Amino acid sequence: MPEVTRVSMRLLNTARFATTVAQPRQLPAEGPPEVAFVGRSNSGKSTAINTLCERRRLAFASRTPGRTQALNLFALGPADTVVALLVDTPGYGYAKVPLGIKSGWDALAGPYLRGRRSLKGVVVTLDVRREVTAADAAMLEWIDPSVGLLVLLTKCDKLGFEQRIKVKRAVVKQLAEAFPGRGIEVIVFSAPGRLGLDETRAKIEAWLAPTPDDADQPAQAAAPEN
Ligand SMILES: Nc1nc2c(ncn2[C@@H]2O[C@H](COP(=O)(O)OP(=O)(O)O)[C@@H](O)[C@H]2O)c(=O)[nH]1
Ligand SMILES: [Mg+2]
Repeated sequence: MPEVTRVSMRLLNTARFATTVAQPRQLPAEGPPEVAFVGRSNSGKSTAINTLCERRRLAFASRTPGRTQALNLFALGPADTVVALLVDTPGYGYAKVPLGIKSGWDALAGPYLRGRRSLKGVVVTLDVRREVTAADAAMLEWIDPSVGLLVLLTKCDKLGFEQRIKVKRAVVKQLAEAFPGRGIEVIVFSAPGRLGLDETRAKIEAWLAPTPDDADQPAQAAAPEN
């Protein structure tokens, strides 16, 4: 039996840049479990990664929407050991649906999210001030039901407490209606306000290293399948 890698609460703090993937063939071989961050351009994907990992400029948080067209991979684990990967994906949102003409999605992010067996969870960033769009719904639909889904309502510092709760309720209801039985958790999140960080970290860490009690998925993702 190979030794089970113990994942401490500090796993996300070990994040470092691993590689940028511009073409599907550049993707590393499947292996360690992966969690992808997905969402419209400017919805706060990169900022969420930086904040969750307590790193200022790990994932480049751009003020220019739509700039990241590649997948950016970040490795987690002790030095020289990749225990897990975080993946920052290109934003969608300028096309009506993510799988439309938008090259980043069609050629790279879409196929990656659909075909990757190492993918254990997807964190979806939704700007709390915007509607859940058809593109967001199409993206959620695209993710295989065996992959965990978590929605972060980002930039909640822009709204007061009452308003946040109201939006959260509406989004929970909307997602429950659109994806019955999928059990999509919604977290009120703010990078500068440091809202929802621990809840989000706990969820990501559970995906990356499920304990036997977490039950719904076996922890065998790191073993190569031959
Ligand atoms: N006020 C506020 N601004 C945020 C938050 N998260 C991201 N932003 C800002 O929103 C813009 C887009 O964020 P970024 O992480 O680059 O979005 P991405 O395109 O989805 O990666 C940047 O100007 C961020 O500083 C947040 O929680 N609160
Ligand atoms: Mg980004």
